[in-house]
Amino acid sequence: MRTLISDQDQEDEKALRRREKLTAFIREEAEAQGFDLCRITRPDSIPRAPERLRTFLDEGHHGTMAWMAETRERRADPKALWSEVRSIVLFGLNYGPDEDPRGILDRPDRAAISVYARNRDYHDVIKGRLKEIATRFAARAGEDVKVFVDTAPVMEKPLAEAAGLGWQGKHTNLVSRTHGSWLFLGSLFTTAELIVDAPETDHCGSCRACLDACPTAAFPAPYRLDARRCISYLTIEHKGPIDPEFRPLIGNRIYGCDDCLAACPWNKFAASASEMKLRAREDLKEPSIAFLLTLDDAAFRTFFSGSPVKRIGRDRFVRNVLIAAGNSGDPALIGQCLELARDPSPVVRGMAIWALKRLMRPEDFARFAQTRDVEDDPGVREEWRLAGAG
Ligand code: B12
Ligand code: SF4
Ligand code: SF4
Repeated sequence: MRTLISDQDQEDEKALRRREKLTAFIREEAEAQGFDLCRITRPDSIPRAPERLRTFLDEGHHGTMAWMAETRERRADPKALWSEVRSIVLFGLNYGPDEDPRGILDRPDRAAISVYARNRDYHDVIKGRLKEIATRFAARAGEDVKVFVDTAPVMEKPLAEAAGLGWQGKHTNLVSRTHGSWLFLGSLFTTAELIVDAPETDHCGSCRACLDACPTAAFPAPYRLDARRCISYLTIEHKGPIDPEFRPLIGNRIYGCDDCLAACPWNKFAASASEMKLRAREDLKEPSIAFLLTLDDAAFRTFFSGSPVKRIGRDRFVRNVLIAAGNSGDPALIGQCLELARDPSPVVRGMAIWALKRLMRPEDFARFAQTRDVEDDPGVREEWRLAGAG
């Protein structure tokens, strides 16, 4: 008996073979570039994300990150960002720490820099690799390609969940069964048709460890974050003085926060980062507050060269370190705080006043308050008022 294969069937068969080959090619490339995970989804795979993003923005949970609202249409829908995109490849890179990052939180003379920022800027590390893959893939497939990591208006977490890299846990970050919460994400958009993977399902169950671990109660509900209360937002994204409500709760966290990630039981399956550029620099594991308070602009830039910390600039950084100083209970830091109370930056002067109020004996602080400049910047005058010396 003869089987009749139509031209259409042959075409379909050919297209499928091509998709399979390109899919295998991109997976091999991802592995060669050291990515730990690589899976594929379609641009229409996150139908609930636009509504959820809208709620987040309408409730003001993005705080001063105005760029999130400005890009909302493109962010919510990959097709609005690039109408020709047919497949989205999601990559995960493990940045797991060697030890529990919460260990440093009860050492008040030390400053806690979150795990992701203890070495090279992951944007640089990932972007270079994605560009490499993109160039090779475009040449092989003869298709258009764009790559993104973090800063583009792409909802990386729901897309990664749809591609099956992991699921969005109650702390809102992606959790992987094999890497826990320590994964950076990046994506490659292409006009090529690829074979898609199955989405991951939620494995949080009745656990709420991350929600209970948050020092600032930043989760209004499971799976929802109010960034305005999150220490990561406050210490990295937020400019100007930090609301006094949060200062004591920040403890010694001077750049980002890992508490909700570190609390996740799925981390027991996580290995330490194999990429050397993402393994903690020794001098960023537990830097002393006293040392960090000495950094002027030039020293700050040198010390944090190549690090994501450099992004926030010296003044915002020293603002954070002064909060940690004020929380340290260590009167040995008073001399440095007094010097910083005369710093050219108003945000630094203001936070030095707050730290001094906590570190000095009341009679010493009252004497110091008499030296204040009554004509100072409004933000600094507000700090004097809050310190009871307005
Ligand atoms: C803005 C931003 C922030 C903001 C806001 C964080 C947030 N959760 O939205 C701030 C500055 C606070 C922040 C902090 C951090 N960030 Co950030 N951030 C981003 C960024 C740029 C956009 C995230 C976004 O779109 N938020 C908008 C909200 C609406 O989207 P969403 O978080 O996906 O919200 C979902 C849930 O709320 C859910 N949802 C809502 N209601 C409901 C109800 C139910 C029932 C369910 C199931 C779900 C659900 O649906 C929404 C849409 O999917 C991404 C990069 C990117 N382009 O995606 C990195 C990114 C999320 N950040 C990252 C990291 C590492 C961090 C920090 C860990 C850094 C640190 N150590 O300090 C912290 C973690 C804090 C936390 N718990 O989220 C990684 C996370 C990697 C991962 N494994 O998930 C990303 C992906 C960057 C990257 N390329 O690797 N970040
Ligand atoms: S990063 Fe820290 S402050 Fe932000 S939600 Fe997680 S535990 Fe709370
Ligand atoms: S700590 Fe528990 S609730 Fe939070 S993400 Fe991990 S498994 Fe889910």
